[in-house]
Amino acid sequence: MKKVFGRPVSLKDKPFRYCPGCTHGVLHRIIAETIEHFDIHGRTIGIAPVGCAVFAYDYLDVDMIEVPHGRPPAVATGMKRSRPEAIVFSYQGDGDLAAIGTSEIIHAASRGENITVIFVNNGNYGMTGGQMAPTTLPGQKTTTTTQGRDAKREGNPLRVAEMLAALEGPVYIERVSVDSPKNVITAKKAIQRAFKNQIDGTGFSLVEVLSMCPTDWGMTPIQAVDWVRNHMMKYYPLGVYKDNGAGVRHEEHGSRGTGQGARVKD
Ligand SMILES: Cc1ncc(C[n+]2csc(CCOP(=O)(O)OP(=O)(O)O)c2C)c(N)n1
Ligand code: SF4
Ligand SMILES: [Mg+2]
Repeated sequence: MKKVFGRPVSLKDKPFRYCPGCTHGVLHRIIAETIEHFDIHGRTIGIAPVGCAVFAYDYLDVDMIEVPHGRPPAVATGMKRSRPEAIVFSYQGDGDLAAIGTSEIIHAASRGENITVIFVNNGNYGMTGGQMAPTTLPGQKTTTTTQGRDAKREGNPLRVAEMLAALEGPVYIERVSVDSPKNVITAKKAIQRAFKNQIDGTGFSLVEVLSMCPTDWGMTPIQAVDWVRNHMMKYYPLGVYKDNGAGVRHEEHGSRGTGQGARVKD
C-alpha cells in the first residue's frame, strides 16, 4: 500500500508535552515537514528561546541552540554569518520577540539578515502563567490585566507583521493562522516560502502565526479556536504584508496584505 502520511525525519518520535489544544505542536510538525521538503535536514540550525516555544529543541531533530529571552535574532545572525551554508531559523513567542527582544528583531529585519523567523503570537506569556504580552488584545483579560487590557494604562498592542513590513530590510512577511485545516495548509506554504527565501539567499523572512493558548486563556480548545477567529483575526488580519518576490498572487488572504507575493510550489 502506498504510504501517504508519516512522521517527518526531523520530528522526534515522542509525544508532545503541550497542553490540549496548544498549537506549538502543529507548528513543530510544519517546520519538520518543511525541512524534509527541502532536504535540508543535515544543515538546519534552529534557535529556541524562552517560553513554551523553547521545547522546540526537544522535538525537532536538528541542531538547536537555546538562547536567553529575546536574543534569537542576534544569535541567528551570528550563526548564519559564520555558517552561511546552514539554514538558520528562530522560533519565537510574542513575549520573546515583541517584548524583551523587540530591538533584536527590528534590527535583524532592518539589516535584512538571511534568516527565517517563525513568530508565535498567542497573545500572552504562556509558560509563566498568562501575563499580558505586547500582542494581548484591548480588553483581553490576563493575569496582569485582570480587568482587561486598557490601552491608556497598558498601551496598544503591537502589530508585528505590519511594523516589520514597513522596513526596507525584509523580503517576506506574512501572517497566518492554524485554526483550521485550510489555514494550516496556508501556514505551511508560508513557512515553506520563508525557508525557500533563505535557501535562495534572498534575505529576511518572518511568518507570524496566530496561535492558541487555551490553558492561560482559561478556555477549552474549541473556545480558543473561536477566540482566534472572532477576536485575534480582526485585530491581526491574515495576509502577505511584504513580498519582494515575483509570481503568483496569494489568493487565500484578505485585502490587508500586499498580495504581491509568490507562493512556493509544492
Ligand atoms: C531574561 C528573562 N526574563 C524573563 C524570563 C521569564 N520568562 C520565561 S518564559 C516567559 C514568557 C514567554 O512568553 P512567550 O515568549 O510569549 O512564549 P509562550 O510561552 O507564550 O510560547 C518569561 C517572561 C526569563 N526566563 N528570562
Ligand atoms: S501554556 Fe499555553 S503556550 Fe504553553 S503549552 Fe500550554 S497552551 Fe501551549
Ligand atoms: Mg506567547
